[in-house]
Amino acid sequence: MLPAVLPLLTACAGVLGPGTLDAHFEPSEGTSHAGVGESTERAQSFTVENDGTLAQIDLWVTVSDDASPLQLQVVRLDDAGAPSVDPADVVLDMTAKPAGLLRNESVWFEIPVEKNAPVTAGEQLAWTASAPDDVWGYGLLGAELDEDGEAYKGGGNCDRAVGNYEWKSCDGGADDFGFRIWVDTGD
Ligand SMILES: [Ca+2]
Repeated sequence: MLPAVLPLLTACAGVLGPGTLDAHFEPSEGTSHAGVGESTERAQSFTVENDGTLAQIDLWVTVSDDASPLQLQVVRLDDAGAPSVDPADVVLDMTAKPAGLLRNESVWFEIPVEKNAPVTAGEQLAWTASAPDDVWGYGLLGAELDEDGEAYKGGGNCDRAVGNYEWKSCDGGADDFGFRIWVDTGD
């Protein structure tokens, strides 16, 4: 449950997000940096906190000067806790352009979701990031600890290298990527 003062604080900070802030991990400092590009894809599992539809997904990244659009998916997990590769388990599949982002600095890549992607409180999903046309155009920033000294407990991160190795359970990730999920709850 979010504290009632959060929307006010967010508005004061000038980062009024769409809908309700759902699963998120916002460490004060990035202690890890994982490249996305060529055949390497990264994922972070998370636990949905609200019923509704995905409104926006924010990823904490660095973007190189020549980055191509990012392929972003939200998928269900398979029985092993890994991102499912079954097309029936894809909740969202979209491309996001990094227009207007500061290059080579840590930024929040705010990605509005315009497709109808329903989510349910309590279900565990994963977002996956890939840039198949790119040579390490993106880095995902992460950390083991957030400002409260606790790692994100609703999931973890994992990766795959297409043609080399497949997704494994995200629960084994030593750290978590910085991210924010926003849900339109219809209120
Ligand atoms: Ca975790």
